[in-house]
Amino acid sequence: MAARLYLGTARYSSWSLRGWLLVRLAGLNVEEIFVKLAGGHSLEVKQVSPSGLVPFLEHDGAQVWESLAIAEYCADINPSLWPSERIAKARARSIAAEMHAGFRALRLAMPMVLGRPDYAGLGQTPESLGDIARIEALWTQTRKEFGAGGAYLFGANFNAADAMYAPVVARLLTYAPPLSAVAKAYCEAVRAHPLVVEWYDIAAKEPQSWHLEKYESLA
Ligand SMILES: N[C@@H](CCC(=O)N[C@@H](CS)C(=O)NCC(=O)O)C(=O)O
Repeated sequence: MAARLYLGTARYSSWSLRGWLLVRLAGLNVEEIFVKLAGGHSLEVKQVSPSGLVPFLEHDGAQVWESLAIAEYCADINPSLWPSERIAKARARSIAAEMHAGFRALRLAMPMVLGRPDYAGLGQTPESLGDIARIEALWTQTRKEFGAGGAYLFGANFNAADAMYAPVVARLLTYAPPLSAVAKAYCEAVRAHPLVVEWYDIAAKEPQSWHLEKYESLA
């Protein structure tokens, strides 16, 4: 079986960004195949992925879908995707799982649209701001307890938990809600990570024809 990672439009696909970061962090050698998203139920995605969703990974006989399962698969190959110490690892897995399962209000009110500075100030509903408050608390607590050695959640190593929150950072940078100094500094650190820079570049180079009116007409 060929090694392939199926991804959606980089400009919009927050889950693809997570999967791509995880696979890159693990150093897997895969062909990266970007599929144009249609804004839900994309026929092209259904044709390549058993769940009808991206990211979807085929690697060395394994088929893996759901970003959290991809995180665990990648961590089996490169254990540094999770902290090695038991208590830190428990926190990293918990906050990654909370991201995977939740923050729906934030995701709905502030969809990921890279490269739209004019969206600053949009999407601030009581529910999305509630999600952001919870995320800020998670980041602050985790940085305080485990992050002393560097700018990421668990210090100097950008790991699977950071990968799960990278699309949240992208949203916060685009929609610019009020943030604490800790959250702002963390967002800047994630945005400056070379892999995140590379993803933004991929998105900027996508054809205009991949843009979707429903995400481009929010302002
Ligand atoms: N829970 C899934 C969510 C994946 C997901 O919703 N992916 C979106 C793209 S961001 C998708 O494939 N949508 C199908 C479509 O737009 O046709 C995961 O963790 O990977």
